[in-house]
Amino acid sequence: MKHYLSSNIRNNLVFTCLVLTGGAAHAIVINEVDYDQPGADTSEFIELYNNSDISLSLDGYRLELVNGNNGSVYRNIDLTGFALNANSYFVVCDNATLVLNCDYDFTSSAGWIQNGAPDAVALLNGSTLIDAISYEGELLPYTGGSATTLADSNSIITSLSRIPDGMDSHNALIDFQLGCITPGSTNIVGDGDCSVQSVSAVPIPAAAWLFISGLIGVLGLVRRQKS
Ligand SMILES: [Ca+2]
Ligand SMILES: [Ca+2]
Ligand SMILES: [Ca+2]
Repeated sequence: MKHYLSSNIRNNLVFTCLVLTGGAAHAIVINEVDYDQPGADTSEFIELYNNSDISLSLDGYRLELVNGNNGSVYRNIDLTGFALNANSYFVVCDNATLVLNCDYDFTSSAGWIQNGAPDAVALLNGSTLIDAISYEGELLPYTGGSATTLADSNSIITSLSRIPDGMDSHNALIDFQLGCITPGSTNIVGDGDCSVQSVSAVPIPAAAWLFISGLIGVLGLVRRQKS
């Protein structure tokens, strides 16, 4: 019999293993980048993921997009005022009607992420570099470990995705794979559009659990008395 772990349990195991091996994963990571779509780039997005079990404020955070030709920052996206729930996603886009689960439709300009090669996306808190990925080659200091040579495609729907979500060994070559696009939901290996409406899990309060378990106990007692 096969046993499947839920994505949350799997991610927590990955996170725990990395901490135990001394390679603590970042609390917030750049989880998925779709910088190139077939034909015109009209639905680009960057997805962040909160690897931790607590809600985190994005006050002071910003995304910097870096031009590989000269290392200059060509776009700056201030994330102050937003927060990221535990083990959840935050999607930045330019057209929320084309990108499912977009949390911050920050511009009306399509084609806001350069197509390499290489270029980089960085997440900073103040002057501290929190996470970064250079794509289609090395671009220091934005390359973690060995650079990924993976390229988003102008002919196939795909994205650069950490798989599983939040995978962070500080080596881009290992952490990123080509995935189908999943803005605001679990990253998946492959290609195509795997977008699904994200559903926020609503935890059942402890009192409700006690009520339900009590009810099950009473029903069991009634059944035994009848038999
Ligand atoms: Ca682009
Ligand atoms: Ca394109
Ligand atoms: Ca995703």
